[in-house]
Amino acid sequence: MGRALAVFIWVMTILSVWMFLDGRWWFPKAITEHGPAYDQQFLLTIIVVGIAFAAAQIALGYAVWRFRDRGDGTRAVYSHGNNRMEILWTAITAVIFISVAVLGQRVWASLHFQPAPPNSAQVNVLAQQFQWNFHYPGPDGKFGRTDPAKISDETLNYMGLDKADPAAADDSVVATLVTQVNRPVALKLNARDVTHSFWVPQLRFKQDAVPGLDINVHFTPVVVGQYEIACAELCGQQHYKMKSYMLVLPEDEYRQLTALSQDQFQAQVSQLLRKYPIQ
Ligand SMILES: [Cu+2]
Repeated sequence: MGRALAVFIWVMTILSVWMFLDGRWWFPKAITEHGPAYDQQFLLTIIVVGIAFAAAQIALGYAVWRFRDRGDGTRAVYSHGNNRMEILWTAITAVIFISVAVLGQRVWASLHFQPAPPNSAQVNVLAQQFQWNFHYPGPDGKFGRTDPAKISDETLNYMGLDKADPAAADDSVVATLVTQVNRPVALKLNARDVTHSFWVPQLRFKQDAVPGLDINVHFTPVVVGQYEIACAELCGQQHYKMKSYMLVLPEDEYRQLTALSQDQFQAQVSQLLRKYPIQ
C-alpha cells in the first residue's frame, strides 16, 4: 500500500509539471507594451515554485516509500525535528520569495505608479450591474460634465451626462472600449453600485472599479483586434453576463471613429465588432 501511494504521488507530480511544460493550457498572447515583462516575471515565479513543488513532492513520495509499514511489527521512531535545519530552510525560502516579490513589484509599479504618457487617449469608465459604460470626449477632446443625479437607464443616460454642458454635445457613451494601436490609453475607472473589476486577459492586469473612487490605469495595446472584457469581481446575480469587448484599431479607423457623434459612433462600432474576429 505504501509503495502504491508513493508511486501515485510521483506520477501526480510528473503530470502536474507536464501540464505547465506542455503549454497547451497557457494564457492568450499578451498584446501590450508591458505584457512581456509581466509574462517574464510570471515565468520566473512559476519556475521557482515549480522546482520547490517538485522537490517537496518527490521527497514526500520517498518518505512514504522508505518508512512504509513493512508488516514486521517494527515500531515507529518519533523525531522532534532539528532546529538548525528548520531555521536554514525557512531563511532560504524567505530570501527566495521576498526576492521574487521585490522583482514583481517593479513590473507592477511601472504600470500603476507611473502617470499616463501625455499623448494618451482618455476614456472614462463607469461600471454598473451588469454592464460597462465607456465615455469618449468626442472631436472637441473635452468630456462633458456628468452628474450622478442625471443617471437614468430609461433614457439610456448611463453616465449621467449633463446635456446642458456644450462639451457634452459631441460625447459618446458606448459599451465597447475603443483604443488605437501603439497609442497609450488612460482609463479612469469608477462604479455606480458595487465593486466591479476590469479585466482583459491579453492586457495582463485586472483593476477594480470602486464606487466613489476614480482609479487611473494606463496601457499601450500593440496588436490590432477584438478582445473580450470580463468583470472579474463577483458583483451580483448576473455577474456572468457582464461582458464587453475591446477594439484595438489601426490609426485611420480610430481617427475616423472618434470624430463621429454618438449615433454614428455606435453604428460604426457595431460594424467594426463584426469586422474583427474575437481573439
Ligand atoms: Cu461586475
